[in-house]
Amino acid sequence: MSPSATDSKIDYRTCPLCEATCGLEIHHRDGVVTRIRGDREDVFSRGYVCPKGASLKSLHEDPDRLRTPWIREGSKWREATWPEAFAEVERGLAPIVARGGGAVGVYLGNPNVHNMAGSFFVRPLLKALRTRNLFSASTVDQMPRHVACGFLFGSGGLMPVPDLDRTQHLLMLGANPLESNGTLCTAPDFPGRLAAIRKRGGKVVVVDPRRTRTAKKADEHLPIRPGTDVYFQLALAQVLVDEKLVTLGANAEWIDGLERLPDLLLPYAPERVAALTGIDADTIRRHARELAAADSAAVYGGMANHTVEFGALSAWSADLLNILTGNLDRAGGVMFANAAHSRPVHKRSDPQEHRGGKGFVTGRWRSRVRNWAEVQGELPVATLAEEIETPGEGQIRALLTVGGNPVLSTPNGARLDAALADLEFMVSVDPYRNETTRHAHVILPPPSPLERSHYDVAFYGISVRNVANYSPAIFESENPSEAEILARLALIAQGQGAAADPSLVDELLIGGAIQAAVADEETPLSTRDPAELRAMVRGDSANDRILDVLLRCGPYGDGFGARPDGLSLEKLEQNPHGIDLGPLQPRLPEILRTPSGHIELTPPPIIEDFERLAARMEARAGESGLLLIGRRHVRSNNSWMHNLEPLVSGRPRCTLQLHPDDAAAVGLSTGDTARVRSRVGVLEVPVEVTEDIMAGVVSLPHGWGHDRPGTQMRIARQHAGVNANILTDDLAIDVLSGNAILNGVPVQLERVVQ
Ligand SMILES: Nc1nc2c(c(=O)[nH]1)N[C@H]1C(S)=C(S)[C@@H](COP(=O)(O)OP(=O)(O)OC[C@H]3O[C@@H](n4cnc5c(=O)[nH]c(N)nc54)[C@H](O)[C@@H]3O)O[C@H]1N2
Ligand SMILES: Nc1nc2c(c(=O)[nH]1)N[C@H]1C(S)=C(S)[C@@H](COP(=O)(O)OP(=O)(O)OC[C@H]3O[C@@H](n4cnc5c(=O)[nH]c(N)nc54)[C@H](O)[C@@H]3O)O[C@H]1N2
Ligand code: SF4
Ligand SMILES: [Mo]
Repeated sequence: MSPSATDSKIDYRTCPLCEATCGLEIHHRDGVVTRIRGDREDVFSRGYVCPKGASLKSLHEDPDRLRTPWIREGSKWREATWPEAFAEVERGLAPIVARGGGAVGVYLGNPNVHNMAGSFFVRPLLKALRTRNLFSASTVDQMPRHVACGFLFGSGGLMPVPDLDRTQHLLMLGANPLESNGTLCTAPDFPGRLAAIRKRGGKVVVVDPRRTRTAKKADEHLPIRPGTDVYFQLALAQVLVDEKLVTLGANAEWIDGLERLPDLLLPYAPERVAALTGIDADTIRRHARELAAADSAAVYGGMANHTVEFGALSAWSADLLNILTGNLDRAGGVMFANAAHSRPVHKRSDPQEHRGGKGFVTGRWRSRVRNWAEVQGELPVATLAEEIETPGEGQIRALLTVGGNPVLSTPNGARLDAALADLEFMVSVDPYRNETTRHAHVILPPPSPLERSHYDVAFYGISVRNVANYSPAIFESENPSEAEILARLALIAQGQGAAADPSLVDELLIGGAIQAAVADEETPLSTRDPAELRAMVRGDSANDRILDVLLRCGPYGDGFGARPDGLSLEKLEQNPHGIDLGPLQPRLPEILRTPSGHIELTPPPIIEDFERLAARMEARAGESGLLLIGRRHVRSNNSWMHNLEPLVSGRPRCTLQLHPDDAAAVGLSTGDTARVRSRVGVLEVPVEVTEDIMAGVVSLPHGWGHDRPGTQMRIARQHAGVNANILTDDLAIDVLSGNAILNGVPVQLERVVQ
């Protein structure tokens, strides 16, 4: 063997598994990963890593991870070649696409925002499918925040993030970053950044029905009755208004709708929401005053501030508090990232010249069966099963899933599980045959994360620092890239057939990105010839070439030679530990896209939701039953990484946590089995009695339930657990956002006598 063949190599790459974007140092030899650790020179993560980052080796090597397409005939699976698999997709899918009218549905799961193919190639595929039956994990997650920000700032993509590294006061609701490493707030080493707030004399407050690891590290923990954060936050806002603590700061001249607030907020005075939330009025008042008095403060909602009743109003309330305390768009408050690949926004010398945009609308179309409004081009995934089951025009007869496991991740999972079995045809782009993809007729597996280049398109837009980091593929794959798989599916959907050349789609996207840049009359690029620019684009894959265009035309870009020091793919390649572009900067008002160009606090849809909230508050006051919530563990990643031994070893984690008082009431002790029942389902699960959860609340993690027949995840099956979404209710949807209500689900408990 030649010496070079056995030399160990080190490559640096960004971990694609969660939103934290940690830098990894990957040691490998002869195509085998020998070691993974945190990259201490990564400009953003500085060596931080969680147990999942190191598990990329197990993921890469997992024998259950699919390396070839699989075709199902009845209940029999067989391996197939790629041409065979695409031909089968054409045979099964093309005639159903041709029917039109939404006969093909699409479900996009979470990993789509963790790879460039999902960011760039899903759009042409959707266009080719011409369907309005689009569903995604967003409506079991953060859609309420898109809606709140959409109404406030004019675009669902304009989401400010807490300026973690400079804030002096952080109020966190429904988030547990010590386990999750954060969401809608990209911050590697979130735990370290929280500790630093306290170290510099700031304060961290955690609102959570459970005393989580995050709560234990905070200055103060406020247990709250699930689903009532909206009332708590509105009460804080009411105090700010009532006690004249509102300070708008630099934004005062572009905030509309303030005059309606005193009336809107009056019903939510602390004394009126104390019983409902479980937080007494004096404590609420004190927190409002502390928020107002802090040198800088950020109110930050995690996924449980959104996946609840009135999730959109809850998200809106958090941003309202940031606005009313003058903390929006200022250092230490909440700020907007400026991603290196985003379209530049031009600063005006006179802010009054700023004109806004088209604004945010929902309901441009509606779901067929229950008439739910479209939001951001999507329908609520809680309606997917009924759209498959209910006959009539527009019924979904074929489904394409890309990187999703809705049987385990969406409400009333058992109903969806049954509905999927009824489809005429299903295709899944997915590396595993799991609870969802076992229903597919064809599974098309993408290469492993180590076999593709990476740049966090989605997360640099919600990052606590402006950073750009690109990682080349470490290993080559003989299989088509995920981009190629999606491009081929697009061509099939378009009627061009399984053998059509996927580079057609690549060129369309690269050309489109160039066109969009030169169409902007305010950039020097507008005078350039697109063909000349195309010739300058570099990159080994279509994703890389699109990225190169975006970076070069972006706010820090080299402008295709105009600013030689600027960013390009090449520049990122020369900086394997990333490029730090500095702390977040104020960006208002130019980025606002509301029709007025102002922040619109109280547009009609928000006012209408307040009417529903008032009615619901009265009804809620009489309710006292047990409520189910979720939880995450640092060694999990939604539903799909339980097949990796290092992440599932140790004590079983899929347990029902409950308070000693609730346990005593039904005679349960740790280790016993409880039967848990909701409106839609029932399951049996071992219990874990703990003082760390408030009375009246039980918690079950999601993403488990790996005992379904026909899957190929052997390790996961040995640690099956139960599917929490057997209990969550597909009829429980937040009206404004279409989001499912996954936290605060009414349940009943009984002891299983064994
Ligand atoms: N280890 C790990 N990390 C992950 C994931 C994972 O599955 N595992 N998933 C990733 C994804 S997709 C996301 S979206 C993020 C989510 O990350 P986070 O937003 O941090 O969400 P969770 O970790 O679920 O924490 C939510 C917390 O809210 C609490 N809670 C439940 N109901 C309520 C309520 O009504 N009010 C309040 N105030 N609190 C409530 C729960 O007890 C829990 O501690 O995590 C990401 N990171
Ligand atoms: N009860 C309850 N339910 C929840 C939550 C909760 O807290 N409680 N959390 C919700 C949240 S925040 C989210 S984001 C959703 C997640 O919902 P989903 O996105 O539906 O579920 P995941 O478990 O993330 O499934 C990811 C799928 O993508 C596949 N995959 C992994 N990597 C890749 C890749 O590179 N390419 C492709 N094509 N596929 C890949 C995996 O094999 C798996 O099938 O779950 C939601 N469901
Ligand atoms: S925190 Fe997230 S990004 Fe960092 S190593 Fe863990 S899974 Fe990867
Ligand atoms: Mo999520």
